[in-house]
Amino acid sequence: MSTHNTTPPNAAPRSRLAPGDIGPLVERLRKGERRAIAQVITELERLSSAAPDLLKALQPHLGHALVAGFTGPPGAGKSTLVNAVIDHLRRQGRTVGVIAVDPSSPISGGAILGDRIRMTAALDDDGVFVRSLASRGYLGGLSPAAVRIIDAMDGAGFDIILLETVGTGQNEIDVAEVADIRIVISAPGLGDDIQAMKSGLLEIADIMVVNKGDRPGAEQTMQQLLGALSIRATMSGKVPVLKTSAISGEGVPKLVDTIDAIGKTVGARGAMDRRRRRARYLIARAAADLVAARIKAGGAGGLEPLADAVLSGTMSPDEAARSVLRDAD
Ligand SMILES: Nc1nc2c(ncn2[C@@H]2O[C@H](COP(=O)(O)OP(=O)(O)O)[C@@H](O)[C@H]2O)c(=O)[nH]1
Ligand SMILES: [Mg+2]
Repeated sequence: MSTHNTTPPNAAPRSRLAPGDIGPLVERLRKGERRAIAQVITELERLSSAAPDLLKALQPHLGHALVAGFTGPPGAGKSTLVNAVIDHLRRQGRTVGVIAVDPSSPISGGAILGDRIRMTAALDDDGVFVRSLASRGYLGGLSPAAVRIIDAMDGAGFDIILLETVGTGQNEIDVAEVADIRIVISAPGLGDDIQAMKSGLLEIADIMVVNKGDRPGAEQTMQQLLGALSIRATMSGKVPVLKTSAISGEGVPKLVDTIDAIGKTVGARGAMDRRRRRARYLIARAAADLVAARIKAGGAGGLEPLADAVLSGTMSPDEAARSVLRDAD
């Protein structure tokens, strides 16, 4: 059961924005003003009282940016590769938004800072906007705040948004829903190479990357991946497997070309389709949150009466579940 920290509307942190500030702020964001982008992101991330109006004002302007999700096991080189991809995209004159979802340390509760530090290289470039997001409490998934930040960056007109998440458990399914293109990264020397690639990761890949191509064993990892893909009828021969070295930049232009080629087919599906998919994801997560909260709270009279009913055979578990759902709002 995932624990979400979506703040209920009646407890939204107060925003210093007055209703009349929303329009001008969104206008400034759309001109690419960094302070406005940062302010909108902050309001959306903390789901302040201004967030609903901001999201409404943003909606008509969304759908331009392509969202590319980079996921894979820790240490595969996702952050380093994202940096290399940023460099390449900037040389091509494209603007880039970056969202890095850091796993929170369960001990300190803080984000792992390494990703932030490495990505600050891009921070004095107006064509790049980086936001790190702790995955506070989101042990099982992507924070819905990430989707709202995508909307802010999309509204600000960035051409492409790179979303880095660690592929563990539920995360990859969320990335599959939210990203337009899914890039799954592995590397030699991660232990049980293919074992480490949880099968869920393989299933969502539009592109597979073997990073650390400069390291011994990269070729073997490529072969293992091709083998794993070949036994999946729907994926065999259809998912490009690329080798990169994020450190030297080798293979990065080919990766970006491949993202673009797939991006063209995604683009043909239309901006509205992409936005709808993200909206569906947010609704599904919110619904799951409501049910989870309900179950945690124990239902109207607690789950105990339902448990009694199930035990005595007057209710089936399915009927009991339906009764929890009826009470979930
Ligand atoms: N040799 C080599 N090392 C790399 C490469 N890419 C990343 N690394 C190193 O692998 C480690 C983990 O990289 P990082 O980007 O933090 O991985 P992440 O956890 O997937 O984001 C770092 O020490 C990187 O310097 C690569 O292409 N070749
Ligand atoms: Mg990283």
